[in-house]
Formats: sequence, structure tokens, C-alpha cells
Amino acid sequence: MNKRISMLFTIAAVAVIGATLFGSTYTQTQISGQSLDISKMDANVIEQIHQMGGLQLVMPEAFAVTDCGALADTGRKVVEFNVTGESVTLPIMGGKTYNAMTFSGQVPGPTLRVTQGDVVKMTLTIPADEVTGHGNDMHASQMSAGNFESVNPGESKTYCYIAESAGTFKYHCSGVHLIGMDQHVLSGMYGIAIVDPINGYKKLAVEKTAVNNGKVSLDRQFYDADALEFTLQYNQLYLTPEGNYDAGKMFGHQNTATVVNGMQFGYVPNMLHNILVKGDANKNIFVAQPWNGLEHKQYQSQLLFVENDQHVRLFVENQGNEPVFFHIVGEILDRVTQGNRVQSAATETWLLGGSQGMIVDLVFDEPGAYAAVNHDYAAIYTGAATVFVAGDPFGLNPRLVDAGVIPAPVPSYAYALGNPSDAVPPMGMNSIAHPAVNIHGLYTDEVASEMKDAGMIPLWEVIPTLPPVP
Ligand SMILES: [Cu+2]
Repeated sequence: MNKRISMLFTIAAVAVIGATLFGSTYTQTQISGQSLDISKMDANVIEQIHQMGGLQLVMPEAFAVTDCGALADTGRKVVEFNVTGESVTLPIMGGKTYNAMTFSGQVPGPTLRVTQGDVVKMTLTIPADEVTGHGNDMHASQMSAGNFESVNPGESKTYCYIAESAGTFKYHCSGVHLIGMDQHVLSGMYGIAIVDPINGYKKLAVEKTAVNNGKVSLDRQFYDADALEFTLQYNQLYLTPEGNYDAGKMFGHQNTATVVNGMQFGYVPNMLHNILVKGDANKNIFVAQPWNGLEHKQYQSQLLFVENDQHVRLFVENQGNEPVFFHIVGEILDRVTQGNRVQSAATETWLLGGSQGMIVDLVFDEPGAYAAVNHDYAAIYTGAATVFVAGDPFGLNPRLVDAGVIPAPVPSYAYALGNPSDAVPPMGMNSIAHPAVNIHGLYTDEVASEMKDAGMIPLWEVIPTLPPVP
């Protein structure tokens, strides 16, 4: 918008608001938008507009209540979301590191989970020794962008909003006065807010057919709304060989890595799975196992374990700069929801543009290993392959029982090994609890040790103590 039109728009908008507020004598003809002739306006009105400070001063109150004090006493639940903005060094595939920017020392940032209608009280704190300011733009909110302005090192900022719409929403570093917002976000400053529908999730209908008396007919299967849940967030890294952000590569859309929850190939088999399935730590059972050894601790790749015939819910967000063609090899996405509206059912692949999220509901019918991919070959080969294991496809139950790892056969390996913490969201109103959770993700050692203190399993310490499986 050029400056002149912008000014006319501002004046017209304020004149309309002014007319309403102050009972002005202007008629509809006189305030007809951009054709308004400023030379014919009353000097007092011009002065009045000047005193009001123009559009910026008037608009926020007209939108929504965002005052934390006022929202605290409305009878709504207030959920505090406290994050820090920190630059840290994190590993990338190939034994190198990169200069990451994070919310609270982890990529993605902590997942916020609330119910539609709750008040979110967000506080962003920037440590005094941080090299730059950071902001937080939460897409689950609806308020003036002025709230998302950058916070300086050594300072804190709080804002409040009502999570009015259900769904999966991105949050990311932001700020008008922040130089290189693209660098901050693409280097790791992103996360999601899950807003559960106020009346809960809907039952899942899965299309099946059956044969009765020699006739094939529809036999819809219904699953309760409660589901085992995971989060998958897609992003790209654009890096120089030294691990610094490379804006030139970003403009050229030449990413050096595709990451899911911050890591390339973060959910593929590791050495333990090799031992269990092949009897040899060094015999890989998947084409790419880059985070293989126990010495990688929280970065060692892990698998996502589900039961057969279980309602599984995935919160998927495209945090990056390239499209995501979300597909699960060997499966059909039984339901795709965006916001609180079903977009598709029984679909093979669903497209997410930048900053777009969805909820995928599905049931894995057959025991097996299923790779969720971004069905763009460049993305798959640079890291977007995530393996779900449903049921007991490797026939391990008897061996795990014999070795005393589990007392009795289990419906998924999650009971023996747990599911990776970075893919497990906080519990919501229709969540099935994971049997166990292991510490996994692009976390600093400090964050990993906090998780251990909170009771999550450090598999790199536990596995060597397990009795050997023959
Ligand atoms: Cu930032």
C-alpha cells in the first residue's frame, strides 16, 4: 500500500469510527471511503483524528479483549505458557552441529495444549546473555500483531488471548523490529498449540466392506473418540557447511536437510531394533539409520509404536518453507481435519502449505512397519521418513517374554520401549495414555536431564542393563 492511499484509508477508517463514537454530523455520502476529500473536512475533526493517534490506537480494542487482568476473572480457565528464547548449538546428521535458535532449548518448542475457550497466558523470557531479541506469534490467537513484537535480552513479555478456534496451530518467533525472522524460525524457533474442541473429538468412522450371503456391501467401522496421539512437525534447514543459516539457500529453496520434530530420520530403527530383529547391532533393518548408536543418547533414532485396530491421532504441522505432501506408505488417512472441520476421509495424501496444520485420524489394520513421508523425493531422501510400527510384526513377543523384558505378550512394543517424548503431546480430553515414554528429541542435555527427573525413560542407560535377547 503506498503512503498516500494508506493515509487516506487511515483517515477514512478513523472518520467512520469517530462518527460512531462522537455522533458526528457527517453523512454517509461525506465519508465514502477513499474518495474522502481531506480539504473539505472540518479542522476540528482533523485535530480529533490526530489526538486519537490514528488507526493503530483505535483498532485493538475493537477486536477482542486481550488484557490478562480482565480475562483472569471471566470464569474461563487460564493456562500459563512460559517459554524462553535461546540460541544453542544442536547436532545434525553426520556428526556435525548447527547454530539453532529455540524456544526453551528444544526444537520444536514445547507443545501447548488447551481446550477451546481457555485463556492462554503466554510469557516469553529472554535470558540476559542471549545474543538477540525474540518474539512469539501464536497462530491460535486473534489479536493485534503489536503483541508479538520482539522482546530484548534480559526482559520478559506476557500477553493473553482466548483460544476461540479448535485445531492445530503454529507458533513461531516474530517481531517487526527483528532482523531475519526467517533465520530464527527456520533455525528452530517454532512449535504448536493444540486447541481441543470444547465438546471433544468425534468418533472415527473407517470405510470397510463385508461379504454377506455372497454380496459385498459397506461395513463402516466406528472407533471411540479416544486415541493414541503423536505430533509431527516438518521443517527444513538451510545451512552453510559450518552450520550457520544460509539465506541464499532459503531464497533458492535449496534445503540441506528436511527435519521432522527437528531431526532428520529421527524415527527409524536403531541398534537395539537391529539386535532384536537381526541379532546383530550392526545389521540395519531400515535403509537409513543415521542416529543409530546408544552414544547418541536423546538423539538416537526411535520408532513410533501403535497397536493394531487402535484409533491413532496425529497432529501434523508444516513449520517450514516447502510444501508437505503427507502420506503414510501402506496406509490410507481415514480422516483429515483442519480447524474443527473434516476436510477429507479415506484419502491417500494430504497437502500442507507453509504454516498449515491438520489432524489425521487413522487405524493401522495389519501388523507392520509403515513409513510416514513427505511424498516429495527430495524431502524423503533428506530426512522426512518416519516409521510407525503397528502390533508385533517382527514376532518379538515370545523372545521379549523369555528374556524377562516384558512379563507377558504386549499389543505394541511401546509397552517394552516406550514412545519418543518429542512426538508425544500433553494429554487432552480424548487422549489414550502412552504405555511408556522415552527421552528423545532435539533437546540440550540440560533439557534431557530435566525429563529424566520427571520420570521419562533414558533408553541409552536402560538398554545395556536388559538381559540379552537370543
Ligand atoms: Cu527469535
